[in-house]
Amino acid sequence: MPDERPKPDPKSIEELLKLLSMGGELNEVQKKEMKDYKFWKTQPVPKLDEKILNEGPIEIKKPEDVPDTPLPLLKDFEWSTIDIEEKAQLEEVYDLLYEHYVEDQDATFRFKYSHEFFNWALKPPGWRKDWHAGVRIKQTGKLVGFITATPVTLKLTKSQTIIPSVEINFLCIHKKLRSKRLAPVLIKEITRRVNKCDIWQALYTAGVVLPSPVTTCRYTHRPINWAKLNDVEFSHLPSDQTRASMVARYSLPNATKTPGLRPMEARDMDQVYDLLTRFQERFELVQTFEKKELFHCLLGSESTNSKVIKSFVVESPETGKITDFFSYYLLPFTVLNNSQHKELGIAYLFYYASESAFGDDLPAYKQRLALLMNDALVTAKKFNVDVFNCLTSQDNSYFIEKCKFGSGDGLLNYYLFNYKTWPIYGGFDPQTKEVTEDKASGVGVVLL
Ligand code: MYA
Repeated sequence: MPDERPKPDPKSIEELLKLLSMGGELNEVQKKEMKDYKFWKTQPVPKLDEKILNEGPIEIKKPEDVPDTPLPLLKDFEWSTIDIEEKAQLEEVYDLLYEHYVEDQDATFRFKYSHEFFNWALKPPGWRKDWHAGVRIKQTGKLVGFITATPVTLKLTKSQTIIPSVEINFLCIHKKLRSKRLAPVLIKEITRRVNKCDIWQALYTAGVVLPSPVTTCRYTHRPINWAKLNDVEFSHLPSDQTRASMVARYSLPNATKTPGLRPMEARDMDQVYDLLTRFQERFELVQTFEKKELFHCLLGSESTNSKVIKSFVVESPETGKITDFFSYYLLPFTVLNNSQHKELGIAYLFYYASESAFGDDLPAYKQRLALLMNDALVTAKKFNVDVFNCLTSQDNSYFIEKCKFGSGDGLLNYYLFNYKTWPIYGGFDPQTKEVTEDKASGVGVVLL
């Protein structure tokens, strides 16, 4: 039987997912050969299509082998360590990313970063100021390039290998300075700064194909406020539907359904930590947390009530034990040139876990996940979220279809720097590109 249910309009999904994946496309063919990656072919990363024979680091060095001073820049530029605790410098980062990080073709939407978002994303426990590296124009002091590293401990669960690493994010170059080979300089400099701290591996994601992804996930999204998404031309009305039928399709109840669901509090930390630690063993590549790191991840950088990260737990009404939790972060878009709406609320699924994963009853686990994620949608609606996004990472393939997430055209590639691993499944069939409801991914780590 053909699927008669209305599907989100492909044009709108394409636009959304291009925004989110920063250029990764579903049918992207590998246009470049290894020899054409002038920079990446010099770096300790697996070659394209390299057959992996062993897992492990690619090159081994010591901090004393690494230069003490930054790489030279062209004479008009200078290095600048950005102190994001200084309001004026945080504003500069905000301005650079607002104008130059990522936008859609028609420049209709922009990421609306907030100070709280940066404080959460860039200042986890163990963060270092000198891992927020900028490039300025010498004469004017204008910030034109930026890259960040944050500490993270990765684990390959099959071999139980722990890899002290960093996550690399927010690589951005002013539009007028593009294609001038500044990105490789920023990457080499952040590598130097991280290596000086005796850390030799990094995790990063990109829409573009580089040598060589350890896995690839697909974006999916779930409209919550379909009418508004349609108003801002984010979602288009399929020709065989009415506005009312689309609104009805995506309507949600006002109240959550899981008994015992409530916002997470600091006192839940020990139980959530224990649950997530066990749950993470389901996946092949995960982030392992110290308790204070998980606290920052799930409860935020502010002392109370984060506006950026939302976490909920299920406290069993019978036993008082925490049986499940989920979290998502909020990063809205500013809507430009629209008289009706100024902002689009966007949520991204973050970490979650459920005791029901540990039994033998897979259908029951899938059902539990669908219940939890529907409740995540209901709670997100209260924070003015218009669209809820998730990747095909974690066990998300198990609920994507059931919870009316539409598969998108965007792909996100995951990379490990200076480490070879066996390929990891990304939650969708690489041939058909369909989300595989019966086979979930091996990716347990979530990047921002
Ligand atoms: S992903 C987000 C990236 N940012 C954006 O998409 C924002 C908008 N775009 C820009 O600002 C620029 O277009 C960027 C490139 C800065 C992306 N990751 O200077 P160029 C290679 C890695 O002439 P530009 C994120 O933040 C490209 O293949 N490499 O190019 C994670 C070519 O190399 P090759 C990339 O367009 C970042 C070279 O750069 C990316 O002016 C992880 C061209 O340089 C990309 N996203 O600037 C970084 N895009 O010749 C790696 C292009 O070989 C971290 N390129 O093809 C590695 C680990 C480091 C730490 C290690 C510690 C141990």
